[in-house]
Amino acid sequence: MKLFNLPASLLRSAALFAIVVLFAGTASAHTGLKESTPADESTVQAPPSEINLIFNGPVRLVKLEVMVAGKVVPTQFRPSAEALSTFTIATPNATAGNYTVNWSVIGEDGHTVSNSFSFVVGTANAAD
Ligand SMILES: [Cu+2]
Repeated sequence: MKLFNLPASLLRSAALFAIVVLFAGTASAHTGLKESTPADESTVQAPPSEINLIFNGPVRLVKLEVMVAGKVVPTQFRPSAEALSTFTIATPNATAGNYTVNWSVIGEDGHTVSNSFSFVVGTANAAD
């Protein structure tokens, strides 16, 4: 019976808290990149022969753009028809430089999520 004696303002706060928790739960279920090789903000000595992406759930990788010094690096990327959690994209033409990888996926909830990560091959180029 104690619960029913609580002030209305406190009950409103509790209800608001419940709503916030509910929405936070929804947001965390959103598709995202869990890890990559090379890793975000890492430095590797040799140009990678492939780039590996691991997502937090099955996704269709619809865009993967590898950039070095503002130029697109040719890769063997093809948009995926199948939903997978792990993708490996060959990068036979990788050289030294500052890399940015731009990706877009469509998650199982139908939402498109886009983001990017960066890594350095060789010594970081201060001018880039
Ligand atoms: Cu979503």
